[in-house]
Amino acid sequence: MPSALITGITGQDGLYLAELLLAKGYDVHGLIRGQNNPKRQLVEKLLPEVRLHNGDLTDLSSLLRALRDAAPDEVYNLGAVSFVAYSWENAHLTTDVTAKGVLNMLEAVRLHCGYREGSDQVGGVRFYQASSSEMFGKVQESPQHERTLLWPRSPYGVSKVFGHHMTINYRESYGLHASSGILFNHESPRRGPEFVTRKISQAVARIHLGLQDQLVLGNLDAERDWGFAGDYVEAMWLMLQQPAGDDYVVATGETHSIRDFLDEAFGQVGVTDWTPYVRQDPRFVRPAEVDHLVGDASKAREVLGWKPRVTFRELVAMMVEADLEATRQGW
Ligand code: NDP
Ligand code: GDR
Repeated sequence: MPSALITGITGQDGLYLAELLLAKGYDVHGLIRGQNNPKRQLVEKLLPEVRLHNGDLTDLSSLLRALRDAAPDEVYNLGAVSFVAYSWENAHLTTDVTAKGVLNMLEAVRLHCGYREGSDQVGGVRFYQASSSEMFGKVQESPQHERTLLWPRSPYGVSKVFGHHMTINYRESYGLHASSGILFNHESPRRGPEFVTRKISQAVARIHLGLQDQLVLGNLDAERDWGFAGDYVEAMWLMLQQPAGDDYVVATGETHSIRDFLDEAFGQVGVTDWTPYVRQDPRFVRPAEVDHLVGDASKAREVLGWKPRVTFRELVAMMVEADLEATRQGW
């Protein structure tokens, strides 16, 4: 039975990936941080087969211990401070976790395996790094692909560039089977409520049910290439099944503005003019914005045989429906 260790198991992608790997017959392990992490219960309830190991990406020895106890064939490094807006207010923490945490995990894998000079692979462990379209930042070409110039616009984006290049460096220096997935925005009913799509789907549900009358947002003109998280974790797994590690863009190839998302989400509850409900506040406008993202996932399609299944319209409908149900049930 193959085994995998997932950092960030309590997050949106960690849960979908764990479900996917369990369905494929993996022995799944997750790294969980903190003395009393409230999300432990969620993972234990949803995925009782997953074995949890205490650890933190900022603590190398805890990563070594988790690797020793889990003895994984595959490591998926999804843990991060992942909220871009928060990264300006907590730039050092973001750097420690989202940048240096990647180095810690790579180094832990190298030490765990016992680096043997000249070997093709570091002990056979395969490594996935959760890189991001935020690395493209001030985009220089469109659509963005694996070789597009990186120009990050936030402490989060800068940290992801570090993790991306460190992953490539471990591949080139030590022969580690390491892949970097440059994933564009992906969403789901499990998306954190601080991200714009979930903030909108929750508000639409609450407005429809008479529990809220205003939705306060920042920049409505930014454009994102939004896909479904359940589709994207398949690409992560496919990367680690290849003969060698590599970098892949994972995206739908379609872009939509926040306004488009609002049109679609309010449309789900029969509202054609959302302007009376939506207010803009500079509080939610970022010091530097990423204006336009759209990915070219041709390489993932051709090499991995990956393509997204859920359309933009289906994604928004799925999120609004889930929030309507959750709000009605009082979750
Ligand atoms: P989430 O914010 O939902 O999850 C982040 C995870 O990281 C949580 O499990 C969190 O644990 C964990 N984490 C935070 N700090 C630490 C730490 N110090 N040590 C160990 N774990 C930590 O993110 P997503 O699931 O959406 O994203 C997964 C990864 O993919 C992230 O690296 C993100 O940056 C990246 N990414 C995401 C994209 C997206 O659109 N979703 C697109 C491109 C990249 P806890 O619950 O304890 O806080
Ligand atoms: P992003 O996602 O920054 O792309 O990072 P987010 O949903 O936070 O923002 C998307 C766009 O919406 C605009 N926006 C707002 N955003 C939030 N969160 N709240 C608001 O009120 C609001 N109003 C407008 C933002 O300015 C931005 O342009 C996500 C994360 O998952 C990262 O970890 C990941 O790497 C990237 O996607 C790809």
